[in-house]
Amino acid sequence: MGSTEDLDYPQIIVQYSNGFLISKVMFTACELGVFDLLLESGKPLSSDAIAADLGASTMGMRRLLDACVGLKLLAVEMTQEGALYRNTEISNVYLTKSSPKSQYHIMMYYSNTVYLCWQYLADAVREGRNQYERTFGVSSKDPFGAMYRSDEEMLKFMAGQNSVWSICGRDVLAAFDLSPFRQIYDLGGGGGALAQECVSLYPNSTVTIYDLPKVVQVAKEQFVSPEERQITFHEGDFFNDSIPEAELYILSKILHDWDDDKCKQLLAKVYQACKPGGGVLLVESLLHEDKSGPVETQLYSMNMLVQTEGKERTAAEYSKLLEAAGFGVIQVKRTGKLYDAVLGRK
Ligand code: ASE
Repeated sequence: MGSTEDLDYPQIIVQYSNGFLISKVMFTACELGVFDLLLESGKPLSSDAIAADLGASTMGMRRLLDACVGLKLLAVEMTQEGALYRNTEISNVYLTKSSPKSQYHIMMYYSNTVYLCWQYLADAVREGRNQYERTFGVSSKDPFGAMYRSDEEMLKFMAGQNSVWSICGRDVLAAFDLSPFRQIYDLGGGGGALAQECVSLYPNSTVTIYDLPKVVQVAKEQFVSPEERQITFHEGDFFNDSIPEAELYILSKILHDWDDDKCKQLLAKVYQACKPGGGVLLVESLLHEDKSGPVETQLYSMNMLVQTEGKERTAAEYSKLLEAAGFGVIQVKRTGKLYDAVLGRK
């Protein structure tokens, strides 16, 4: 019998119970700037030096650093002066703020927003709805009104979502040959990282980021420079305002925010706007047809319950939504990473 099935010592139960402790150690080391300091320093540092530099207690920092060693996020070497800590390669690449593949911002969003909503997971399951009212005291009627309840929250969300595309963007955009589509709209394109990946992979395309006016304003100020000529903006609410004509519409992590009715409404509008021969690319994390996995997607679907009006779906469920809107020739590509791609043609 494998150790994970041993009823005398339930390894899996212990591991799952400790899961949130692991997340919080990693988030906290990121938040305090441990990985940034060790990258900048260019040499291993003692816990006292790290604590002093980051304005933390020596005792607390020592424990945090040791836990990071246990999690293989830091390495330690013993010298005459005592223990010296340095980043592992994976921390340098993914946990430092300045790295092009940094996951820092999504971790801050998880740690300071998502984590708080999950406090009310049982209420979300009982009631079948998101938990903004309990968590933040804001109405949950309009989930994006709640998620963007302050400019600061909106910026954190945009930066967080952007960081995902540095690790999954290329795969979802290369899943299909999109080079025939020159004129692309990224509906709900947010901070623009997927649009940036798209114009870099398809140099003959232009991508218009369609998003709420305040999102577009922040995207222009903080994320996309006017020098990036292949990227333009369109301010609007895709449920209530018109959607301009284009050859390809990207809906990346949009349908998972909404129930089937809203998805059908939106896709019907996209179908109307779409040029004949054009298409729609859904970028989503796909559940297996029997919903038995992948576990990351199942967990994300729990998060959609806690934070939005949507859920994660199977490829067949997305295909049905696309067909209901009029799209034909639907193709599905699993990337093996977090996000997959579904292409429907008009
Ligand atoms: C959304 C995506 C996310 C809406 C709310 C969200 C994410 C976190 N909160 O469209 C990113 C995906 N991560 C999870 C945990 O679902």
